Amino acid sequence: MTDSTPARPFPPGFLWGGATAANQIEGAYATGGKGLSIQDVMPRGIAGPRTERPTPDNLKLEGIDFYHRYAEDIALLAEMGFSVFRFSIAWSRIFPSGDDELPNEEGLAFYDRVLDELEKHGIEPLVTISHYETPLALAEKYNGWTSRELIGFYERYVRVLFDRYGRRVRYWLTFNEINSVLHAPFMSGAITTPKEELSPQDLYQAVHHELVASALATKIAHETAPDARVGCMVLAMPVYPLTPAPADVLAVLHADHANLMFGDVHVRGAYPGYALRHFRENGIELDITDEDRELLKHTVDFVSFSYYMSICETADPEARKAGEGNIMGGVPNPTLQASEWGWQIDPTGLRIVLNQFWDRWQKPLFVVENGLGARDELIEADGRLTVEDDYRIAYLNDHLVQVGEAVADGVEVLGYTSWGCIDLVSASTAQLSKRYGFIHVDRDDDGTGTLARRRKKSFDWYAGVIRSQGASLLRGDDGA
Ligand code: BGP
Repeated sequence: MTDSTPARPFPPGFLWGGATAANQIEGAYATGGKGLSIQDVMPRGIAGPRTERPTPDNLKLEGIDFYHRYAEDIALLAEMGFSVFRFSIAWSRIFPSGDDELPNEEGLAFYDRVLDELEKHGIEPLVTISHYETPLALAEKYNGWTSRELIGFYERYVRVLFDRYGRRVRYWLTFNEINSVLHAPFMSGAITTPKEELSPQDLYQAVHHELVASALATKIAHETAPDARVGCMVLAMPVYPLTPAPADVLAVLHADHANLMFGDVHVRGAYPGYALRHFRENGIELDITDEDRELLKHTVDFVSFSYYMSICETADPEARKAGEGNIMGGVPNPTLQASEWGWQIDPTGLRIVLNQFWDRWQKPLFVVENGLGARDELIEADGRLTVEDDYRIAYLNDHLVQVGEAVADGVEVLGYTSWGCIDLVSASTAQLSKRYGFIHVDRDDDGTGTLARRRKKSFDWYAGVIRSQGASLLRGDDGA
């Protein structure tokens, strides 16, 4: 980031804000009639062990206590000038066991209060229906999305949501990072079969059930809440060839296809040929009914995605070893720097992915997650405690500049919600020390802390970006 020409202007009506998920902020895991979710038994995040029942070392059980502090928190977001706030509804607050006949009124009333607060401040809600927090009972009784029955339970849940909030919420996302089920079957798909034992057949059947459920939600929204706009949500990760060898470029194509399939089905309403070939050649015979095929034709209004990093791909098995252990596969890009958690920082990748998705689907796009997880240090400045998070400001500045570039390329972008606008518990590692927020929350990895909220330096910076509609962003000299 250097002080030079101002960034390109963002279109009028562009939505500026931040994003969260219920299981990472709410806490109150057993309050108000809430049932257990899969997160309540994942004290160490994706890679860690699952426990039988919630254990006290699970930071998500208390989160950042948004359940009780939502009004204070939303007021802080409003102070930054947010025009949109992304949050998820905890499925197990509404249907504690997932397969209950009737919803839990206390859970529904909580989100009424959150929406009241957002309305008070003129902030548009952006609601994720299912964000890695499937009711635990659906995992234990049905093996999650491997079971077709989940479609019916999800349908019951979304009908209740559209009925209750359909007039108040315009933007809906059906499943958070739906393609992540390929890599994190328990967290993403509530599938209890260990990943190593899960057959491609069962995995892709689960994918199919989710895709049908997503299309069904879109259909129901369009019928019952005519102003609602429904989007899919994918984990976006541009893939670059490690070398110019055609075999590496082909490896990129295959890696891309594995993820693009999810958007292709959501936008085009049917499985693409390359996916059918993959199924055919890997002995995957999906149970797809005629009704499923009809449902898939209910395509999304927009495509949303998270973007944190890019990766490289190669056909060379030796070079591939460097990527072992990387949850999304791929190998590190030797030209990029990484965050402390190994996520390679690549602002240009955001422009690339925005263009790729726009060229492919011609649907409005929404960047609903992006940000830098970093350790922060509270310091005293001007008589108050704060964090001088210039590293975060630089990361977000550079990525937003690239969103502006994509807009100038002609890409239709609805808005941008930075991930973890208020510090929260990490999804992959379940730490609080991996912080993303403009607002610091006084809580440590050992669970101590007062939960006090404090504005970081990036708080004022982001407020300035929003106030100026992006004109205050600084462009680099790299010809971005
Ligand atoms: C995405 C998830 C979020 C979020 C984010 C950052 O994959 O949708 O829930 O947590 O990544 O990841 P982490 O929390 O692991 O740093």
